[in-house]
Amino acid sequence: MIALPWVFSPHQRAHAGGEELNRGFIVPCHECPERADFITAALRDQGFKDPIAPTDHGEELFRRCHDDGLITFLKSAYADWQASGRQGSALPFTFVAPSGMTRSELTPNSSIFARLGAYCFDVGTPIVAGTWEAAYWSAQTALTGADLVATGERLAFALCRPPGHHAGRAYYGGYCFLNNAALAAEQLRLAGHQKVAIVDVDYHHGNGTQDIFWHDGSVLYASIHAEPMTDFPFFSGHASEQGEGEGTGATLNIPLARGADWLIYQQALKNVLAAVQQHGSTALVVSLGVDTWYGDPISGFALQSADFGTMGGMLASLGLPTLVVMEGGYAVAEVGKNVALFLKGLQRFGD
Ligand code: OKP
Ligand code: ZN
Repeated sequence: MIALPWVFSPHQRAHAGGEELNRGFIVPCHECPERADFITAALRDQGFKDPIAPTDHGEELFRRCHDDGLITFLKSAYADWQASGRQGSALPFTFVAPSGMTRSELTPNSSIFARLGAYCFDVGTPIVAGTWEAAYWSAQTALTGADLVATGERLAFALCRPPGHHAGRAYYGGYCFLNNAALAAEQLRLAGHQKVAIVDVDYHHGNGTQDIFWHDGSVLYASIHAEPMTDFPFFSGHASEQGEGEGTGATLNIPLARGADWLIYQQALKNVLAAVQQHGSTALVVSLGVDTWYGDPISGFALQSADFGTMGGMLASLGLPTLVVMEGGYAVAEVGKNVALFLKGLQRFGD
């Protein structure tokens, strides 16, 4: 069985949002620090070694995937919120209309509400005092995982949390602040992999990852997710979105209707595997969401726990050096088990 080192930092627990607005209801945040605790416990249970602490690469690498404006905003957002006399979570309540001003017209003196609404695209992603610390280390965890794969590990797992695939070059939202998977793919490219594939198996479309590599043919973005007619992020993820310019054909979206079970999912995954082979990638980043599990509180697919092991095995059959980056999964107590089953499937069939 192939070794599978994994990376995590307790700093990533520092982000604990209070409440989010979800489909008209104010509810406790689904994306909580305990998710990471359950994953850690499940990996220990299953005999994985202790996690490796991420190396601090600094923030310069973030600029490969994100605009300086977003990074600067995220770093001071909570302090600015407090300086404007507020407490609790920083959330936008108004957004830029299509004809409105652009982000570049904002100044540090613009209202905190203007800046929240300019950089955030939903009302479910609160910023609290520890948000930057957690997002920063979540990104470092992904970069360190990429280093492991770049220096000879066949498989590695980056226990990223908060997740990343909804964060674009100049926007955050969908519980995501920095795009961990995109940063990992860039790190693999810096290490000499000219073509990298990102396979996104989270229930939700990774609009941020898609946007970051939209014009870039050397990174394939392939995603299986819930049909955008019914599910977040609603404005992207249609099969017709295939990339542009040099990136034409290097984006593959396979939306599935709610209720999809393993039989349906497996066929979509076969098509994704064929696309990765055709792309000629020499390294693979998996955006792993286990919110496709039937019991997930905010999702609508019907995968069983055992299916995650099969899914891991199918991805291993590509025979590529693989970094798994954690994304979603909100049935908090079950998330760890499903992640461990996926990783064991990847190990078992990887030789
Ligand atoms: C993050 B990841 C849908 C609105 C809930 C956004 C979900 C973000 C999911 N009812 N808020 O892709 O798992
Ligand atoms: Zn998700």
